[in-house]
Amino acid sequence: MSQPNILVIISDDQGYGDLSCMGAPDLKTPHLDSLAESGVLFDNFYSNSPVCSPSRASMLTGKYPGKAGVRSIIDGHRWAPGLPQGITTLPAALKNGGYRTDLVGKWHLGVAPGSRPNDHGFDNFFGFLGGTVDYFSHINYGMNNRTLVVEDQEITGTPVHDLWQNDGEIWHDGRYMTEVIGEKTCERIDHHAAGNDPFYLHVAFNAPHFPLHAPNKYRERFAHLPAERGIIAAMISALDDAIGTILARLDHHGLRDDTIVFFMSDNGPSREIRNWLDGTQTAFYGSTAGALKGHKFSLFEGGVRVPGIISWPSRIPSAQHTATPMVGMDVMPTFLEAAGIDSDEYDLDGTSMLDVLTHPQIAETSERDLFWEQGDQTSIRRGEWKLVLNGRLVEEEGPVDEVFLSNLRTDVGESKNLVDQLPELAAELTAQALQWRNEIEHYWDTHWVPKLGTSTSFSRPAFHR
Ligand SMILES: [Ca+2]
Repeated sequence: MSQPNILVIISDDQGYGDLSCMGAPDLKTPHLDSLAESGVLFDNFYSNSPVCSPSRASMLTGKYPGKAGVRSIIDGHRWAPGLPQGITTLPAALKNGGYRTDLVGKWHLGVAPGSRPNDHGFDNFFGFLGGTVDYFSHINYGMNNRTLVVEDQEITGTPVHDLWQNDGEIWHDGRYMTEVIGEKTCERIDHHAAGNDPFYLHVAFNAPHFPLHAPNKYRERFAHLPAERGIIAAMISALDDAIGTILARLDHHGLRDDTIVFFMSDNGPSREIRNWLDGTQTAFYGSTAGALKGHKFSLFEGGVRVPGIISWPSRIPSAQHTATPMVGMDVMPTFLEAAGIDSDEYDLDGTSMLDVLTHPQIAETSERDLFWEQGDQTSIRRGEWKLVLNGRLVEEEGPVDEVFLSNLRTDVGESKNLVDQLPELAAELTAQALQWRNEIEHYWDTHWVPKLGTSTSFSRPAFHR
């Protein structure tokens, strides 16, 4: 059987509730909705982290963040180290298997030489290397006047222009990034359609991550909504339109049947103060995780359970839902299996979900334990049970409870703490979560610290209860 093309689309900080097919009442995402109609919509898709860089590292390596060498948000200055050398990424493995590989959009896994997309399996890269850019100037203002530590020296950060074609800096001043990413992706589809090799095209939009910019034609569509909701709706509408142009381009070339199209958000919605562009100093609630509790940075469901869709018309039945949990680190083994490439040599933490996806109507809920970490928070999901240690709702504030146990089948919003009702289960899951966390800490100390030394941006929090 021939190898399928693979198109991955990642949105940035898009909440579980911020698509119309996920229940958003006030914005429409017709192209994402049609993608879901053509395949499987996940009820339980998870990122491996409630923040950008570790989530992306896991998705691209098939490993937990601590195993992938990226446990925290990576800086965007030009010396920032990122995804370590010597770790095999999904595009690198596919490239070995005969694929052409492209990244269009956001990287956020390191800027320093050796950390960039071309160093990690991408033949071709167009986009930006840091975590955020102004949508029109493509400048990262996030480091302005911050004290940065570069090779043990303290420096004062400045704004940095961040737009690249492979290792060459390029300029598209004044163009809206969401539209540029859509156009560049279509160009790459045209390019690949003219060749004979299968392609892996990784399209990482920064929408709807701050700064909250959208062209007026999109703002005007949502002028009736409160300001903070209106701008998010405008950004998501532009994102959906760009995805529409990409899907139409696949259709134009007759590629849709044999192309896997996969969509996910990298983490839950942001409530960060810096979403505001008018100096407002309160939390931002323009994005929503729907019925879920928590936002970006939280290990409650809203931080890590995200929209997820997969379509592959020649193999995966249309108009399906699956409740089976899938996690970012499952993406690599799933796509390697789809491409007929053996993943055994890569020591992956994720599991291929290909069988579940090609037979979603007979899938059963997976009973494997899944784990997350963020600072001093640690969590575990086992079947319908979810336990969070030091779970936080607001990143600057303390935990809501040291131990929070909930039943996701009956209480998806994690509203009721069952620790006192089910002390034995709480103790068992606590022990399991702490054992996993200790293994990650040990791996970090023995594997990554000797290799990366102080070049890693991760400083260990006191995670013990
Ligand atoms: Ca993000």
